[in-house]
Amino acid sequence: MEPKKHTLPELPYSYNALEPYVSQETMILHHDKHHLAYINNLNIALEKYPELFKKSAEELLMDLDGVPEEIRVTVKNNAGGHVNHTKFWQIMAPATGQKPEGKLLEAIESQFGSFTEFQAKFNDAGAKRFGSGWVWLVMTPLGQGSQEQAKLEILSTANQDNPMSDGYTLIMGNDVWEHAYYLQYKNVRADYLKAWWNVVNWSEVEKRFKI
Ligand code: MN3
Repeated sequence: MEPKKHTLPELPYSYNALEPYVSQETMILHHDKHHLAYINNLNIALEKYPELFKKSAEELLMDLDGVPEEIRVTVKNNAGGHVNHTKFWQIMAPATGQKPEGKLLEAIESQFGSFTEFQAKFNDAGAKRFGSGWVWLVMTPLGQGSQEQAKLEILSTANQDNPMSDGYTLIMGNDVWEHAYYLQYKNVRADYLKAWWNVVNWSEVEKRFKI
């Protein structure tokens, strides 16, 4: 049987839906070229080990030690690129001015002081990521039998590294690679980080927060 290859998911909205904050030109290039390239490269890497096509891209990332060393870095980069972008498209939506609510808002306020402070810390982590990478809101992994309460945490990763590989649960993330903003915001990453909040789909983000 032919292995089931990884395929490019469609955007959950049109290419111009995030305008004016994220331009149509950026979305076309980002989804149709960058995201697709990660998927193609992942499929090529897995061809030598077709049994790995049985795993989802997320399963590959959560068990990189289970990936043969020869292709481990390629899988980390490209399964990472695939999963990171798939989740990124899902947690955005046309701007409606919505804000987080309920349990997620409560957790953000208790962890970071206020929603505004949370945004400032998230933007700061995104701005300080040197070179290419992502900024994330995650839940910390708890050791087995831990009595501790799971916590929200802001962190950033280089390249397409995904916090799931270190046991974190992803709540939301922003892509701070230049390809995510350069056509529109040029070298001013901080402006992109600020504008991006307008297109966060908080009802989707809230679904990822389980406590
Ligand atoms: Mn990207």
